[in-house]
Amino acid sequence: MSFENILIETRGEGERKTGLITLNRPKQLNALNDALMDELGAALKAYDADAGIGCIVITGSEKAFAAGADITAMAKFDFNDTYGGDFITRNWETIRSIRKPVIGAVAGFALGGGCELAMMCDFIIAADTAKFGQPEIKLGIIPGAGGTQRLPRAVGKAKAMDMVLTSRTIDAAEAERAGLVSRVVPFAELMTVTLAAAQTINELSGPSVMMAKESVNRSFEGTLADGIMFERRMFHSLFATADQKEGMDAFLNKRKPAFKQR
Ligand code: DAK
Repeated sequence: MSFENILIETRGEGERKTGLITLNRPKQLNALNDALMDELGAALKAYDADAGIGCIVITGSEKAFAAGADITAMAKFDFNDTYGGDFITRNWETIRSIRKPVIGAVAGFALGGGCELAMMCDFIIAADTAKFGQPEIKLGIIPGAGGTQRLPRAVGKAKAMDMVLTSRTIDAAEAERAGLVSRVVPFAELMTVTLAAAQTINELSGPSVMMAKESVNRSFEGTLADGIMFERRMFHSLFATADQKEGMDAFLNKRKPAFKQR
């Protein structure tokens, strides 16, 4: 695969590695246009289908994870271009169908669609330079890629309303306090820490990792009772895997597990 708006590389040691995707439109602060989102979707799907990959990381540059949807492209759109063309749904949501864990490594601006893309990752590790915001209201629109839905679930209604209605950006420390990001690290350590988290996941049993991701996602999209039932059935089914036998035997015999990914 060759791409013009993203860089892809494989990182890590061992049987399963990390697929690292770097958003790469530096002159536009990684503004997200259709070409970039098509490429991102293709790269995500390829890594998801690759048995040698255990985890995917999406990152941007030091200055910007992504400064939003591409305003130059959007400025010309009319209703038919957006609704008729299925704008956003058409290619932005590929990431939601990815079954392996996707970690967002965010430095600099994550604004508008950039904040929404980060929130579509399974979790975010932020550099201390990260800034999150939904400034669409200043452009006469509203967040359109899940910002009004995922942000309140992550940070609560009050802070989400504040950010969406006033366009206030929050820094990495506030994002961590509010629960939007899982960890904040100095910028210089962002990739080391994120790739170490990915490597930890790579060394686990893939089926249990995927079921854990599916189960946590259920808590966002359904009732508590349904989520608990889903989790319970996933939990039960893992006792049919070779990796459950291996993981428990390794613990009891005080050795490192050698997961077989089945
Ligand atoms: N789109 C296009 N170009 C952008 C951009 C963007 N979002 N953000 C920055 N750029 C470009 C700038 O135009 C500039 O280009 P040149 O002038 O050099 O050609 C270059 O990147 C560097 O930017 P600045 O010169 O502005 O850099 P500064 O450091 O001074 O400022 C900034 C950085 C991030 C504070 C500033 O660039 C900024 O405010 N950018 C816009 C941020 C923003 O408003 N983001 C939200 C975009 S709206 C929808 C679904 C989703 C969405 C909409 C609809 N539907 C389903 C209908 C999502 C919308 C958005 O994300």
